[in-house]
Amino acid sequence: MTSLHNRHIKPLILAGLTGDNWGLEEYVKRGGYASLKRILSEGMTSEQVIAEVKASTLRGRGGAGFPSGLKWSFMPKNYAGQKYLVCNSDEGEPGTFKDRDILRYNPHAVIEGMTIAAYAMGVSVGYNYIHGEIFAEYDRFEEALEQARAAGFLGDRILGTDYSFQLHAFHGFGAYICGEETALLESLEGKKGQPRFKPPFPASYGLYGKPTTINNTETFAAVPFIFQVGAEAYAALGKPNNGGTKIFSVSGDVERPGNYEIPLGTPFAELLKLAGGVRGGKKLKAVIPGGSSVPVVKGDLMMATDMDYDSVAKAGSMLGSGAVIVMDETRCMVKALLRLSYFYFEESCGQCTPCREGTGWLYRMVHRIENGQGRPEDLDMLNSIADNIQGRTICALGDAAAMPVRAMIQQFREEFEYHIEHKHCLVPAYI
Ligand code: L3W
Ligand code: SF4
Repeated sequence: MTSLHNRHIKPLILAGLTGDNWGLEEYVKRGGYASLKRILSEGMTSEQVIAEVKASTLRGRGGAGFPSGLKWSFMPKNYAGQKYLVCNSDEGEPGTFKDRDILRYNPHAVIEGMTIAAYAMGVSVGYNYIHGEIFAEYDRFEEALEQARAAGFLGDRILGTDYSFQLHAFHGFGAYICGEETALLESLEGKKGQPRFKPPFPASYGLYGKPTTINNTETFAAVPFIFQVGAEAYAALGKPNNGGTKIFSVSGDVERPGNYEIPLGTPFAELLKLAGGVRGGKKLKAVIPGGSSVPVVKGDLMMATDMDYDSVAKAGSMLGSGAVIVMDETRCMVKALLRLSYFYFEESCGQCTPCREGTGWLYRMVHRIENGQGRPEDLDMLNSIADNIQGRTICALGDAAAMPVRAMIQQFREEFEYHIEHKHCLVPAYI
């Protein structure tokens, strides 16, 4: 197992940032824009930049963990028309609150990362789609854009070279579904934010039907550091195929909820310790390790799991966006599932019948069980509805609504059965 303490790692993206030192001057003092300068002054080729990102083993920090260098290599090289770069700052996954901190504390890391990415993919126009419910962060990003333009790090003829990149901020409308990449593109085009069928992927048919690369805020923010420390050193921070550090948003029953940036592969037990342990010294019951869309994991198994994409997958869940929701022994799993199922019911865009109808059906059944009107056959019915949603919808929201239901029932079936039989909760705190 890896240990945070024997690695002498300084977290990269949010370290030492307080809200007063987000500006350009401070960013440059911390070594900011040095990567962009080096890439441009050395005249690195597109292939060299992408090879470096591939070697870093950086994976998408938004939820899917897709290899970033590989994604960048999908951008067509000799395409004559407009190509686009888009940052997904539409953070809306329940439990996730890292991207807003990056925009608030380190906006220039995102701008530099996007400028490097645009250079590597031969893109001249980019957008940062920022969640509609965060305002100060949007203003701050706009201010940082102005600073970067004035200093020659962005805009026309960057740092006196022939390379130009126009980057704009776009304020979204607050719908969860607009965090899905194709719904985001529709919304950016001024249409209703509803997902498109994939394929075609945005790499070939993206914004306005043009080749587009979309990455999460944290993914872009990591890019300057890869070129500062070198791909190999960056990869070595984590585990094979899981390079670098990751920001985990820890919430729920812990003493110190917040964002913690640690090397990928750090044991969950160490992350929990950083967050002050389970609140009030209570026993750990369960953890949702990657945002509300991923399956719940029992506490004991989680305590033996490392926080990287592959290890969390082995534990039967996903690292997702890194939103770690901690639940202690007093939490009722029926009530927890009720909250989750209401969220997906409320946020379904309504395009596909299994998702539109199924999410409401799931919510109403869990509501019935929670309120003492459950029937013995309800658990099998819930599983059957989840089966009929998963894999049968246009976007991943359908899967995200179905997976937590199946996992909760599978792992905590006795609690659901108790609720149905006794018409109240098994957990003493809720009786
Ligand atoms: C070209 C191919 N491109 C895949 C691209 C694709 C996308 C990326 C990953 O869902 C998950 C979801 C949520 N040619 C390609 C290709 N790509 N094959 O690679 O694709 P995919 O489909 O695996 O995932 P996705 O649709 O991006 C994201 C989960 O994340 N999630 C959600 C978090 C939400 C937030 C938030 O609020 N900001 O982070 C949490 O777990 O359920 O499974 O770019 O185009 N052959
Ligand atoms: Fe909309 Fe749900 Fe279909 Fe996604 S799965 S497109 S959210 S109806």
